[in-house]
Amino acid sequence: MDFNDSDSIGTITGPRAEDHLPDTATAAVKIVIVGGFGVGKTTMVRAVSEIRPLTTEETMTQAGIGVDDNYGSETKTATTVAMDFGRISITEQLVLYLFGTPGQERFWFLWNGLFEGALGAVVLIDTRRLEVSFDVIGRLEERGVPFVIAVNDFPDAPCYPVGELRAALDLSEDIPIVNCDARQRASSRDALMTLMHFLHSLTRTPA
Ligand SMILES: Nc1nc2c(ncn2[C@@H]2O[C@H](COP(=O)(O)OP(=O)(O)OP(=O)(O)O)[C@@H](O)[C@H]2O)c(=O)[nH]1
Ligand SMILES: [Mg+2]
Repeated sequence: MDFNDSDSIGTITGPRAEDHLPDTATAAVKIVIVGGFGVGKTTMVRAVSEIRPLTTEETMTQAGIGVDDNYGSETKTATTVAMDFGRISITEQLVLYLFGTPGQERFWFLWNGLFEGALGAVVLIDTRRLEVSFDVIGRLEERGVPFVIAVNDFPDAPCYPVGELRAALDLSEDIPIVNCDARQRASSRDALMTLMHFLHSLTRTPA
């Protein structure tokens, strides 16, 4: 797996040389990684970030039984309770700041702050649990945040043709749908590049 070590909020040490923004960077864009519970958002931010990502994961407890839907991620022991944060330079000039949202609905009130100023979103989905994505997509549409869909490659997840997925998620033809493995840096970077190309295409589309 392509993980940088991550800091939890309680264990921040000082910045390292590689944490500093490159001198060549001239533009920074805020991107949100969003999706239902356990679809791989923290995994993606960790895999792709060139700085030590910041995570706010807490151990899942007995209290979550019956509240947290962990079907498909039964071995998961921690969940995001506030946000993930990472950074990736797409070119020498362009830097993306990545914000991963909490997946559990009881923390969705935090989304308002996380979406402030965001240019776009990557929606991660798990095809074993498509239904956890419905509300997420609905909320993005309500807010008018442009997004692409990244189908996270879980080993036993059914593989649907893109047309079927588009219909099941009720997405318009222009929304890109790509496969990815959130654990792999290159694959996660490709999903982010798809979003950047999509955002660029929107600026050229006549209103
Ligand atoms: N096989 C496989 N496992 C993955 C992949 N992405 C994530 N996982 C695993 O799935 C589990 C859930 O991943 P997380 O990154 O914690 O998911 P999350 O969306 O941040 O979860 P919440 O913050 O609780 O909503 C972890 O055990 C990961 O190791 C993937 O692409 N393939
Ligand atoms: Mg998480």
